[in-house]
Amino acid sequence: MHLRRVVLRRLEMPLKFRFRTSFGETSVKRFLLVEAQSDDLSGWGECVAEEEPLYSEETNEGARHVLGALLIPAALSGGSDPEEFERRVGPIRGNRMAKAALETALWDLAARRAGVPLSAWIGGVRDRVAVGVSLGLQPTTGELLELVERHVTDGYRRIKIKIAPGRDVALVSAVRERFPAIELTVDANAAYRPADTDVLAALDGFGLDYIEQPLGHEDLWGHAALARRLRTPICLDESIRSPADAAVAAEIGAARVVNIKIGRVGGLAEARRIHDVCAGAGIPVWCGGMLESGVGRAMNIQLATLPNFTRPGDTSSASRYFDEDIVDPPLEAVRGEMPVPGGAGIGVEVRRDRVQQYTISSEEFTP
Ligand code: NPG
Repeated sequence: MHLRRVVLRRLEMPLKFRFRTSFGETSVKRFLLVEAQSDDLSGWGECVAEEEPLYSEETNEGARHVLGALLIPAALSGGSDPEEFERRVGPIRGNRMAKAALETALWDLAARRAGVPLSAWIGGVRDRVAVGVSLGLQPTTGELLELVERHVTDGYRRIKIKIAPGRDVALVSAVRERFPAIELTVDANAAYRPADTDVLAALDGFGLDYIEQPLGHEDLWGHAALARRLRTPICLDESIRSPADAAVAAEIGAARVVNIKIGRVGGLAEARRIHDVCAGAGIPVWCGGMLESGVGRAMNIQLATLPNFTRPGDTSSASRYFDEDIVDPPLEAVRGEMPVPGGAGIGVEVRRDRVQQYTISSEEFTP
């Protein structure tokens, strides 16, 4: 099928609160939204790059360049099949978030054209997915405890708290003491070094489900060595960018759980391959989040219907982050489960009025 036009928009959506991690903080969600148009249909994809290259090396401005100069022209000249697009842009190295933004728009378009939800197309097995929340670093422990309380009451299946050097053992201890039975995890976003092993080992006593990405993103070997020192499983996020990364991590024992993010790995097809590698190695996976709007969130939900997504993911209710989302129906969790929206493609309709309201600038590309 031919692509008639691709629209690349820059959006800014205010967040309801400041989200703080070991590497920075965000109060406005700035992102690129891709609309791929065929004759009468549009497919939508969200780019999860950020303003600064802190979570990964990509940035919004860099992704805008790569999309506009290379990826969108490749799609416009080569047709709208997402698998063909992936092959065609294979020689372009890295730039996974930029690639995923357009590739997911093409998947959405193809599934809308076929009239089926993406979950059915990719081999999904469930109509709701278990979800938890990710809680950023808070100014005080008291505020964190209040937040945990609120989300446990809301029914979220797992609570993940951000940690950073100097803000770890006492924090986890306080949460565990107050909530002895919850499924609890921590995420360091690569903030520790192998020399911090004793601090990380001190977390072993708190019955955490896993410690997420304690060491640097390039340090698979260090994670394997750390895993031998800890009872708590290690979950990898930043370190897993490809099926090959997942295979190595499994082989050397660097991860017992994997967080899959479509943007981090370069698209839906690659996310599914990583899912399959992990399934073959007996490693359960869950779907991470990047503070997405409803477009990215809906795609995450479709992905998380695959069979090996057996741990609660990060796709919590959009209303936690945004006053008004850009999709209908709203993506809201019910007692810790996110219903898979039933429409074709990503399952939701994109509200053009809201998209327009949050758009800062847009560019149009034609063949
Ligand atoms: O989408 O609910 C969410 C947030 C999940 O914690 C979350 N994301 O390190 O995984 C992460 C973190 C993140 C957010 C990373 C934004 C980068 C940007």
